[in-house]
Amino acid sequence: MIAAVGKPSAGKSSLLNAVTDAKAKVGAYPFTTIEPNRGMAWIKVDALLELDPRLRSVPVSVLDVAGLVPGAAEGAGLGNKFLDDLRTAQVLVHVVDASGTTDEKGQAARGYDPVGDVEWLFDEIISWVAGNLAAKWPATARRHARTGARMADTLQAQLSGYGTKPALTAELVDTLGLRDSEDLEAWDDERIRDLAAAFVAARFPTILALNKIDHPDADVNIMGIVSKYGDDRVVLCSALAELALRKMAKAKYIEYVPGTDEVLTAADAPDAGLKPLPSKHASTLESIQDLVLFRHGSTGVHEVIAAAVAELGLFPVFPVASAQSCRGFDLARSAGAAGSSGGASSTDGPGLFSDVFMVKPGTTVRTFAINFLRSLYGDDGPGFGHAERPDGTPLSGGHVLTPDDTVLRIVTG
Ligand SMILES: Nc1nc2c(ncn2[C@@H]2O[C@H](COP(=O)(O)OP(=O)(O)OP(=O)(O)O)[C@@H](O)[C@H]2O)c(=O)[nH]1
Ligand SMILES: [Mg+2]
Repeated sequence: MIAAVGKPSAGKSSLLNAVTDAKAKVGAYPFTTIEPNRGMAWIKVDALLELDPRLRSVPVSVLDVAGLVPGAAEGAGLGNKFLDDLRTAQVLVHVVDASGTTDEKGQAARGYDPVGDVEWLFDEIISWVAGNLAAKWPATARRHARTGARMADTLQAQLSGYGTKPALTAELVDTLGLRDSEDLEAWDDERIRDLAAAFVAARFPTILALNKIDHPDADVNIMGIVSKYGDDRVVLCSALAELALRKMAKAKYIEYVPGTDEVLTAADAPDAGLKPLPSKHASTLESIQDLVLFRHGSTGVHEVIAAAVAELGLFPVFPVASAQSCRGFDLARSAGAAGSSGGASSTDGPGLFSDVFMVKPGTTVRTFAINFLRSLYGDDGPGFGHAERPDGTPLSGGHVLTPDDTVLRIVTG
């Protein structure tokens, strides 16, 4: 799950609506969102296209929560309790208002420099975790001393509520050089906060979505943020532009290919069955093209989701049940590799791969197969026997999946 965080009015709900079919309420005032909104985004995966042209995207769920303001940990704004919804997020998208038209509380402003938003938002996320840790610290510390538990186990008990794998906690303990004999009762708030900061950095990789790039002031603010934080995890976007294009496409005024700068009107494509563009929409379209599409190549919203998924290094794996469909896939792929086209229209072929799973690096065949079988049959279904590649090569349960293992035959046993 990808979670959108940020100050009020940054455009979190707009981004959610732009990349999913959600219809979250959007408003030019702070705290439009109180209860979280959810939606499903479909991300394009090149490896899928190679497999079968009909399979080109996989679903990723997106969560949009209330806005955070500085001091949320002390109760400012809506506080930070709602961040508990982020516990299962795999990656965060920090939506930043790059236009400088809202201040840190999400109130209308002019010429506000959003560079500081990146830092204080991160601090608030850390405060959320630090606060949770601190609340239980005395009891945790006493128990640790009394039971002589391993440091990794003590911390894991505190961090498992964030969907934290023991391996991540063990790494954290290593990185911070914590010993099992650590006197946790002597830790002050600052020490706990340092732990929370290291944990948040490891557990919640974050993409910066610099939104509202359709605004003329965005350029200078983007430069400020990129020069401070680099451009590795920065994606530029305009949720508003995407929403406008989708709306015009839905009303049959334009043909629009999301993720590109391709827009056709009735004037461009007389045979496409498009309605003539009313002048109001024509000027909107023109400014979206000038300010967003032609300058940036797309509205950027799909790139935000793609960057978030890429941050996790997820890759697609298709589990199939029968040797026949597994081989069918192999044939289809070699036909595709030989340059045959038009596979999309075939009705036979490898159309049996209805389930595609995005897999985390480090996942073993066994873990994958067990989850897959559970998704098919529930808890009482058949167990995992073995797995093989389309060419019949057997894979052990302990084999760690790689992006080359795109198709996997799972045999129950
Ligand atoms: N110019 C411009 N305005 C945008 C863009 N995205 C969102 N907005 C506007 O920004 C305002 C706030 O948008 P929301 O999506 O409600 O923001 P939010 O972050 O969900 O706000 P809260 O729910 O209050 O936390 C609305 O007036 C949107 O139309 C954008 O890309 N460009
Ligand atoms: Mg909102």
